[in-house]
Amino acid sequence: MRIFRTLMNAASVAKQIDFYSRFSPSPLSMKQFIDFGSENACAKTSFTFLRQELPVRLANIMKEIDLLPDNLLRTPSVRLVQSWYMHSFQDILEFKDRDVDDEMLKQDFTDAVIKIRNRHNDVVPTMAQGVVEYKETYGTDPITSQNIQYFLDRFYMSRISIRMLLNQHTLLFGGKVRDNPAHPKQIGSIDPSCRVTDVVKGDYYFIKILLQNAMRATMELYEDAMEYPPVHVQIVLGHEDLTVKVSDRGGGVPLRKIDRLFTYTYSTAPRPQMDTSRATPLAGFGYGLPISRLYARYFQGDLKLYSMEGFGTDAVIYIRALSTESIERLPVYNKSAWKHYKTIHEADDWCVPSKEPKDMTTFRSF
Ligand code: P4A
Repeated sequence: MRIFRTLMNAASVAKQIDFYSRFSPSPLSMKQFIDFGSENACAKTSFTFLRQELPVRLANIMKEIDLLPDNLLRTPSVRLVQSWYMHSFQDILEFKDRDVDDEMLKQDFTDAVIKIRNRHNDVVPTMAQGVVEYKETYGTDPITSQNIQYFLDRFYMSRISIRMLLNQHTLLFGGKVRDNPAHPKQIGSIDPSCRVTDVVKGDYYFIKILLQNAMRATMELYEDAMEYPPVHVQIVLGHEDLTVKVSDRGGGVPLRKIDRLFTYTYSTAPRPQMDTSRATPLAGFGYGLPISRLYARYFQGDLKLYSMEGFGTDAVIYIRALSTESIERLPVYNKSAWKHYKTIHEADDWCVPSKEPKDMTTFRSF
C-alpha cells in the first residue's frame, strides 16, 4: 500500500515540479524584509507568500539538479540531497489548499518550516562529498568543472535565499520570544542598525574567512619571525556601497591561481575528515571564499581579491548601502540556464598559448 502511494506520487510530484518551475522566483529587497518584520507583520501574509514562493524556488533549482552530469547525479550524496528537496517540496505543497485562518495551521506551517530547515542543514558538505566522489571515480575535465561551478554557485545561492525566507518566518512568527535582548531592533536575522566595525571584530563567518586567509598567508610567509606585518581592515560607507577591505602582506597569489580559490572542484582535493559536530564544517572543504562571495552577491554586493604576487592581497567585500537596492539575486531556471548545461562546447575563440615559438611553415587548418 505504502509502495503504491509512493509510486503514484513520483509521477504527480514530477508534474508539480514542472508546474512550479515555470514561475520565476520573486526576489525581495532588504527594505521589504525590514518593512515586513516591523509594523504590520502578519503571519498570514508571510504564510500565503511562502506557500507559493517556496515551491517555486525549490522547483526552479530541482530542475537544474536534473541537468547535472549523470555520473554525478548517481552518487549517493547527490541522491540524498535530491531526496531532501523532494520531501520538502511535498511538505510545502501540503499547505496548498488549506484554510489560511486556521490558528492550528500557523502552528503546523511553522513546524513544517522548521522541519525543512533542519532537513537541509548538511546540504553543502553532502554536495561537496558528491563532488569528491565524482572526482575520485571519473576525474575532472575543464567543461565538467565549469558546469559544476555554474551549478553549485546557483544551487548554494538558491539555498541561501530559501533559508533566509525560512529563518525570517520562524524568527518573526515562530511563537517564541520575538525580541532578542542583545539586539532589540533586530528584525528576524536582520539588524538595520548594525555597526559594521563590531561585525568585523566579532565572530561572523563571512568576514572571518578573509581574516583567516590573510593571517594564514602572513604566517606562512614569515614563519617564525618575531613580528608579522599587520592585517589592515578598512571600512568605508559611500552613497551606494559599503566597502570592507582586508589587506595583508602575506606574499600574495599569482593572477593565474586566483580563480582556483573560488573553484569548488579545485578546493575539494582529498577527502576531508568531517566532524559534523563542529560549527564550521566548511573549513575542511576550502569552500570559504566561494560561499562568502555568494553571501556578498545575495544582496547585490560582491567579493573580490586583488593580489600582488610578491607582496600581499587585498580582499574586498562590496555591500549595497541602500536597503532599496539590496535585492535578492536569485537563479531562475529557463532556456538560458538550460543551455549552460547542454551546449556542446567548441574550441575556444582565443589561441592556446604555446610554449615554444611555432614553426612558421605550419598553418592552421579550419
Ligand atoms: N597568499 N595570499 C593568500 C594566500 C596566499 C590570500 C592564501 C598563499 C591561499 C590559500 C588560502 C589562504 C590564503 C590572502 C588573502 C585572501 C585570500 C588568499 O583573502 O592573503 O586558503 C584558502
